[in-house]
This record gives sequence, C-alpha cells and structure tokens, in this order.
Amino acid sequence: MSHPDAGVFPHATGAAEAMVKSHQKEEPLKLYSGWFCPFVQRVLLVLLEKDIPFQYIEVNPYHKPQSLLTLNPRGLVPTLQYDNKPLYESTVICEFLEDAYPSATPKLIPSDPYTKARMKIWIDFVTSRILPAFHRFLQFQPNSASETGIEKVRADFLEQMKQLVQEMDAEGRYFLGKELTLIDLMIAPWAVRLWLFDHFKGGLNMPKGEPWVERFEKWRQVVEKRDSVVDSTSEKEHYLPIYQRYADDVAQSEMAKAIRQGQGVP
Ligand SMILES: N[C@@H](CCC(=O)N[C@@H](CS)C(=O)NCC(=O)O)C(=O)O
Repeated sequence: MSHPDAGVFPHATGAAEAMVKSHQKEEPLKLYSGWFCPFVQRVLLVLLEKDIPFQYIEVNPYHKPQSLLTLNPRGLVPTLQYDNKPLYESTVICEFLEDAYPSATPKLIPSDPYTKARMKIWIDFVTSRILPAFHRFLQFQPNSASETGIEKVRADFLEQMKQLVQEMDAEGRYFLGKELTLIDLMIAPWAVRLWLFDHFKGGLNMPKGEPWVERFEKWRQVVEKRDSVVDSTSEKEHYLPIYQRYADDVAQSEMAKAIRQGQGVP
C-alpha cells in the first residue's frame, strides 16, 4: 500500500501554477515551499506584493528532502534561503523581508511605533488563537471521545474571529485602514480557505447582519481579490484531498503525526 502522504498532489495548479513557473530562475533568495501550505502563502504574499525576486522550490514537507533538512532541521515549509543562510517561521520571515529589502514597496509594517506594536499583538492573536480554533473546528469528529459538539467548536472559532474583526478599522478597506499591511496578509491564507467549512462541516454559519460579520465580509472581498492572493492560490479540487486527510486524521500519515506533535498544520 502506498504511503498516505505520498498522495499529496505534487505541484501548484491554476493561477498559482503560472506564478510558480515565473519564479523558477535561479535567484539568491530561495523559498522552499509546499504549494498547499497557508504558512508558505503568507511568505509568498509578502514577496509578491513587494515584487522581491525569489526562486520557488517545491518540496513535500511530509517526505522531507535532505536539501530542506540541511537548512531547517524541523523540515518545515516555509524555509527561506537568503545569502546561503536559512530562515524559517512564516511571521519571522515576513518581518525579515521588510527589513532586508527596505526599498521594496509597499511598506507593510507601519512606521508609527504604537501602531506597529498593536499590529503585532493582533498578528500573534491570529497565530495563537484563530489558527488553533480554525483547526479544532476543521478536525472536529462527531464520534470523537470528547463531549464537545460541533456547535461548540464552531462558536469558539466565530468568537475568536469576532474579537479579531472588532479590532479592524471601521472605515478603511484593510485591517488598519486605507493601506494594506502585514496583518492583512497574515490572515489572508485562512480567509481564502474558509470554504473548507462549507465543504466539510456544514458551513461556517456566520451570524448575518451582525456589524462584525459585515466588516469581515467587506475586508474579505477586498483581500481575496488582490493579485498576490489570487496568484498564490491553487485550484480547490487539489486542496480537498489534503484537508480530507487532515480532517480524517489518517492514523499512520506523517501529516497526522506532525499535527499530533503540535506542528505541521496545513
Ligand atoms: N509555525 C510554522 C508552521 C509551518 C508548518 O506547519 N508547515 C507545514 C506545512 S503547512 C509543514 O511543513 N509540515 C511538515 C511537518 O510538520 O513535518 C510557520 O509559521 O512557518
């Protein structure tokens, strides 16, 4: 029997395939990527928004090639190779790109120290609160040993979303107002994956008409149309088997093992 993770589709498709093809040329800045990975997408969004030249290298992080392990002993994507030196952790990489390419625009980190610090609080909130709630909801199994029902995991996720959205600027299109900033890009990969809940979990059931939901929809419509978001997104049909496996928590899969160890979430 073939290994369960061997079935991960091997490359980006749709708009993302064209983007990948246009970033094959050898460049000093290399991004080790998994086309399906939302953390990789965070980094791609920053690179594409700023038009920073980079080489895209596709790897399967569930079958880690030595080239990846040499750079990052944990073998996670995204891993960046800059000037022959490795960097990893999506938020660290994204902040690094802002510092390392000071003339690349748009600037994504506000210059005002307070606004910048506040933005970082909410980026941390996305990573430490929203993403775990997203994954608890997506992985919820009705027959799991816990007594928690799907309504509870859905409500928990929506509550975290509400807290985040209530921090958005009321007038502007983006999180902090008129301009796109890093926090928009740190949320976007999961915003464009919300359809997974319709497919696997009977819908997100956002309470229509509530001000925070309207604000979120306004934000989502603007962000999902950005070229960087469109060009880093593959075809839905290829995400499905990956998240199906994730939702089923296939016991012997490397992906499931990694997730149980607290990492590896697609
Ligand atoms: N905290 C990391 C998470 C990266 C991550 O979990 N990547 C997944 C793919 S989406 C991975 O490489 N999994 C392989 C594994 O866990 O062994 C980041 O922000 O970059």
